[in-house]
Amino acid sequence: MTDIRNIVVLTGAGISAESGIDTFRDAGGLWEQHRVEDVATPEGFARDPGLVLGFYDMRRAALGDVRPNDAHRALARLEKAFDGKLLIVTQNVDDLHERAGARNVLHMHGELNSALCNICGTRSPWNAPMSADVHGQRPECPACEARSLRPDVVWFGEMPYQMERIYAALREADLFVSIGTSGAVYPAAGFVRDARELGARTLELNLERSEGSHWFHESRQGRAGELVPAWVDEVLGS
Ligand code: BV8
Repeated sequence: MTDIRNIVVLTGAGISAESGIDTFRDAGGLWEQHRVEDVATPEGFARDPGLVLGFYDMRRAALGDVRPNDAHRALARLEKAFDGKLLIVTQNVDDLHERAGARNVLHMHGELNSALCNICGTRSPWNAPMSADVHGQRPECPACEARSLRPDVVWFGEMPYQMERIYAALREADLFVSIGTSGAVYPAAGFVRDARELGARTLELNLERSEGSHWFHESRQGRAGELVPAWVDEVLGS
């Protein structure tokens, strides 16, 4: 690992599973409880904003009950100790990377603790409910006061955030590591191929083989809470 100077890490719901946050596609996961079309598309939001706001209010409130796990902490340790460049790109909308101490985290699918105004487009820090209150009033946008906030989360059919910054990092990467993702959703699922074509080594750390495992130079199966600290020791030990 001595020739590694630039690392891009992609994380998915599997890195937060051991913290008690439901993944999407595992048994009992979020997509078993709700149809994707109903809660993770702009059309679903237009059809029933109350259902969608309630879905994300429930997930935002649940953040208070969970803590980062050994995998989040290991990545924060790597960020502090690694003398090269590290970018953590996460598909997750939870705040566990930051609460573990990571600083350079890119939320390509947005964040639960952020609100987007459908009128003025302002994104604001937000950790309260967005559903209508007992008087039937939805909260006001902090910038324009319109009662038109939506979760600042990238739904299907919407452009993920900071794609140019991600592709710039992939162009420089010596190593691309995917942690806890099923490789089911694009464009994130395509990053391993982009990284490989651009000359990076590619490593997958996941509980089971994913839809993209065959694209990685190496794929290790196991719990993120075990695999990630061990991998970070390898990188720092070199
Ligand atoms: C877009 C919202 C373009 C936030 C989510 C080809 C190219 C480009 C796009 C497409 C394409 N084909 C189809 C598309 C469209 C679509 C797509 O990919 N569809 C899929 C279903 C085929 N993509 C999009 O719409 C994206 N936008 O492409 O825009 C565009 C162009 C021009 C103009 C406008 C737009 C937007 C995608 C974002 C959707 N939003 N979530 C939220 O509610 O949280 S997706 C959702 O699923 C998550 O955000 C996450 O990103 C994604 C994948 O989930 P995972 O994180 O992988 O979780 P999952 O449960 O699936 O897997 C968990 C894994 O962990 C498992 O493998 C499991 O084994 C493992 N695991 C479990 N426990 C552990 C563990 N691993 C380790 N340790 C453990 N303990």
